[in-house]
Amino acid sequence: MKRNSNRYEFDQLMDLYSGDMVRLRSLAFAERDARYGKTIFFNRNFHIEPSNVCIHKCSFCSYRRDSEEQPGAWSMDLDQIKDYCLQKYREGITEVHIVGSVHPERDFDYYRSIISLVRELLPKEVAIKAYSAVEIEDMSISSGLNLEQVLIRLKEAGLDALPGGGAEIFDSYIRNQICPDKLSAEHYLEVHRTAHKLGISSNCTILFGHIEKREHRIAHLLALRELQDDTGGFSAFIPLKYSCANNSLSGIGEVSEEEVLRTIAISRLALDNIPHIKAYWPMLGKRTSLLAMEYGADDMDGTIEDSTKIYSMAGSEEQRPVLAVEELRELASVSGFQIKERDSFYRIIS
Ligand code: V47
Repeated sequence: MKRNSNRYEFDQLMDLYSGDMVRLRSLAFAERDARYGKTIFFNRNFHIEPSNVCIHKCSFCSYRRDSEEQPGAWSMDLDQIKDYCLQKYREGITEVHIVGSVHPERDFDYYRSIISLVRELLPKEVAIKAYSAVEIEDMSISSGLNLEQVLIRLKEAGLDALPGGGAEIFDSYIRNQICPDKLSAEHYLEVHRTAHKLGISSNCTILFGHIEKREHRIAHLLALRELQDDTGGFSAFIPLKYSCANNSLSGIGEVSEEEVLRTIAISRLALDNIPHIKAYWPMLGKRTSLLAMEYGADDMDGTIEDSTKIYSMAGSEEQRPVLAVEELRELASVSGFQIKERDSFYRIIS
């Protein structure tokens, strides 16, 4: 695992964050260039979102509904998930990303059955990346099993990796304002620590650009760096820009593209031990994601066929996220980059 010989600490990161943009860009670019040269990674995946009915009431969320009866709510049973999965699966896909909500009436067996079902339906080369730390903690509470027992059972059913959702912002004061009833920062980190101990790799995220400040973001990054020093289990970090449509924080608007690029660069500099920084294009849009490659990011995520609603419902630029490989190759080559397809574990697919 790559580590800077001279690590950036809190005050240095604060200075760089607000300092000269050209300097910040070149420091972050040098880090990504040393690791990956002119490569941009992408993968082919699709999303299954079993439901958006959720017990949690996060103020930034445009996606959740209180109950099945509310307009815009959906919930899939296992037969519907099977049909959906077969409809979305295409030859060449290497990952299925499953994430949804904490449904008030679904139990651990249901979530485990989804994994077993998908494992049976799809070829073994397709990795199953499923359930955020929030969902894992809820499975533990509702089943009475501890985190390790939950994760072992999911792994036995076919789970390969955890996505990074649910981190939001670790600072407890801010966290209490935007997602007061969700798992704490300590529990988020504990879920990932346990997964890593069991050989399940994971991603991690931050939700930025709402009511938090730069110092909260840096403290968040340093907490992730500390865990990664212990476990080495994180593959990628994904800075998620808050999108403001249709949620109760809407009035605050969104941060500028410059702030997004600065945040990506700071992430690359702070997280010297996390291999990949993902500029998640369904949320950032193609243009900003490509620009982010100049600021330290190296991965754009998947070619998804209109199958994730978290961002489109929050008003992101990509209302129908479809990015064909040829389009991506062309966009990348204009800025001198070369795309390489990877699987969920960043092995190159030739
Ligand atoms: O935890 C919710 C975020 C996350 C909004 O691991 C919002 O590869 C912006 O974690 N504006 C879930 N963000 C999605 C997620 C993710 C996405 C892509 C790849 C991976 C990966 C993980 O979405 C939530 C929350 O932080 N989110 N609402 C919003 N209005």
